[in-house]
Amino acid sequence: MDIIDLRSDTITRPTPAMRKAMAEAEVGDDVFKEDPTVNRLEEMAAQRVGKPAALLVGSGTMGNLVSQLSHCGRGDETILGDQSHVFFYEQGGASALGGIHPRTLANELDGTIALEKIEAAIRPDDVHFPISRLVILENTHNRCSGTPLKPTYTTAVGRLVKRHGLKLHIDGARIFNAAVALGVDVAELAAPADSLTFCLSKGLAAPVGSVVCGDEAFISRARRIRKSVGGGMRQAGIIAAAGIVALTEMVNRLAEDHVNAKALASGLAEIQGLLIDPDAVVTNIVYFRVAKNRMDAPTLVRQLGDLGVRVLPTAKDQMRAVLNYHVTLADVQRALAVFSRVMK
Ligand code: TLP
Repeated sequence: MDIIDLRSDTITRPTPAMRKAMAEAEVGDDVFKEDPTVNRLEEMAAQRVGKPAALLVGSGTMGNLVSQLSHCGRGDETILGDQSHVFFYEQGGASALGGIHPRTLANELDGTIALEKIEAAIRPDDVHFPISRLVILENTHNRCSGTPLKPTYTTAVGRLVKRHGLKLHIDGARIFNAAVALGVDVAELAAPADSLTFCLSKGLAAPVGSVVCGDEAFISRARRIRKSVGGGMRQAGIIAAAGIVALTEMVNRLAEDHVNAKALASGLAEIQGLLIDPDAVVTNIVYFRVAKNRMDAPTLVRQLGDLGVRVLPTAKDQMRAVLNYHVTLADVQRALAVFSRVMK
């Protein structure tokens, strides 16, 4: 049985061009900054997102952690969305390892946080309060339908943050999806941020790795902290080589995933018992619900799985499908037929 795996874009496997580049990569010891392939990837990434410097890290979680630890000291406060990946899915690592205090604000359905809420959450100088240090945005916003944040919004947050002397970090795990969906340069989306993490190992299909970007001083702090959390890799050029292919060959094709996501969403909307707003789907992430009087999401997920379609249960009545490099439009049609069969 051919499996159609829609659980995440993290399931993507390296392309033949990546495997070739990995096999042939020139390598050295990256802790000594002597891996030419890592150095090339970092230069390429920095240039691409319009920041002075960049650092290869093991994962998106490590990139967000290292960024928070680089901006904040113990007891400092971050302001972030209550649906953000950093708050929801990263084990509270910044608190556990850095004593950083998270202040969550409600994410709107489109992944934004209202500007007035951010401003109201910034602490005045008072001995009772922690020091507000960092605002974190997520683009695209995973738990908010994969919605891309527009440059007008991120620019407004950037201005607000600067006015109050805070820093802005963007968890841009899927920022290339945002750039492609909005038809803007990724550097424009990154411009308001003091730091940005993006992932090579999601829609861009590299096997491992994320990149943290920012100014030279920030990246040299991040490099020290990466080492302290065990992220100083040695001949990491093997990984970086795939990352270079990801950045040069895999960005523009993300548009296909967006088209396929829309087709899946529109098809799911036609199936009785499934609830979805196809207009909310503009990148590669599709959330949908199962109606109350039907089976629960884990049961539906199991039945779909038995017929070769894998999706992720995200709540008792909610599931997620993420379009990716290995899923074609024909697979989407095949998956929709399986959905119809199971829902009947
Ligand atoms: N997200 C994963 C799961 O952890 C939920 C997924 O399948 O979507 N930021 C965002 C916005 C993410 O979606 C993810 C991964 C990360 C950071 C963390 O990246 P990794 O998995 O490389 O640590």
